[in-house]
Amino acid sequence: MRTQVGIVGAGPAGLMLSHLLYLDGIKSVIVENRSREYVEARIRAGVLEHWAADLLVHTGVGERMQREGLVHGGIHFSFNDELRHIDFKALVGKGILVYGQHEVVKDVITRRLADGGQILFEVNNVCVEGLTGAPKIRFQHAGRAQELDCDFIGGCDGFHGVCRPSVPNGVLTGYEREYPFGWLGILAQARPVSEELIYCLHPRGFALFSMRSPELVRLYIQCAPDEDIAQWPDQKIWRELHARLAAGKSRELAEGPLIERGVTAMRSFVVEPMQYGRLFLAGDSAHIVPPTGAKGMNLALADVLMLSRGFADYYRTGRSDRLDAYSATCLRRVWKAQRFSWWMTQMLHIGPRHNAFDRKRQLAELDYVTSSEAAARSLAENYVGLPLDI
Ligand code: RFL
Ligand code: PHB
Repeated sequence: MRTQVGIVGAGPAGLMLSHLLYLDGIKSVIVENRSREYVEARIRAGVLEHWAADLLVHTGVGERMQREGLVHGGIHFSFNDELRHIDFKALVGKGILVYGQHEVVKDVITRRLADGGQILFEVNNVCVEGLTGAPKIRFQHAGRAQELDCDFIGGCDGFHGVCRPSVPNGVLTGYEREYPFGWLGILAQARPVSEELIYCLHPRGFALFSMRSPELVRLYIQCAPDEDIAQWPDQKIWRELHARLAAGKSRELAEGPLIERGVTAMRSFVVEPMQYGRLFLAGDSAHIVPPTGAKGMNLALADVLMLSRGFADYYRTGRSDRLDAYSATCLRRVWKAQRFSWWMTQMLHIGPRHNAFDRKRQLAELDYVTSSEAAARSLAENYVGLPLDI
């Protein structure tokens, strides 16, 4: 098989890259090791930055999102038994869109297939070769060994993928921080207690109230990074959520049947550069953020927008300036999102060495960002997404 851009991974990065390339008349093939059903059901992120929602609309995959997504004009912080609001619309004139990542994945897969796109699901033993010369993706599909020759490879295979580890030792520099806590997340059939998200700092640990629809809530509580979910019967999860989300209207948190549950460890991670020869890393394969800033899916989309522009220039004019600048261009945004995600995380979680000083400092910080217009505007600017020309 031969294509122009071979893409490993059918998450938001790989799918959107393939879609953007198609709109620019560039051919691509995606290889994905999971099934279509699996990737379409994988519950993850829920917040689209302002420009990211616009991107989906402008490129023709935002129709269902516009119908079903929830426009939010701000968020709440809960601390010291108080609920305080940050009004993004008033501060920066923009909001965010709450729409599940798996819904974005479904919408882009549907569109890719309708446009004749090739997504090979359930492939095995993927490996990438010839990264500085003639790139090739080898894999097994439907029991047969296959080779895909391409001009470039999009490494969109997430944090545990094969693309990043295929770069020779010594080329990439990794920057990393692990956090001594994780998130236990649930999806439940219940009525949202608030119209907007609630980020909560509580002496028992962080909690987050979010949602997916007027009937589905998404909730998280801080836990150990290796927390055993089997030790958390439904009753215990709800008890903990009620204990932490106890300020203002969040006291009336409604319970409902759990549809999904899981534990996520938290880490900050970046590799530099995000390119090796003809392999370009995008999304979680190049960087991970703790979910507190709601940035992961958005960064993945920003990367592939930049990458698609680089490929478009290359195939239209033969010039590679934009492709050569890909890594540096993305990393400027990536590091700002890293900073913001780390900052939100340290403001809202309780670490093992947390003492009375840390508690006072966190409360002062939350009081500051919710009472100083300058501080609130900075938070709002980052949360809705730093400007990106789409
Ligand atoms: P993905 O989504 O991990 O997709 C990678 C794809 O590659 C496939 N793959 C392979 N395919 C072929 N061969 C191999 N060897 C392969 N190895 C892997 C995988 O099966 C998969 O389909 O990466 P991508 O596309 O870069 O997208 C990144 C996002 O998924 C991620 O950053 C976000 O989910 C992070 N995240 C959030 N991001 C936000 O922007 N806003 C949020 O509100 C938000 N909340 C979250 C989150 C992530 C969470 N978890 C579970 C980590 C909340 C949580 C709890
Ligand atoms: C979610 O709705 O899943 C969500 C929202 C905000 C975050 C993380 C996750 O910061």
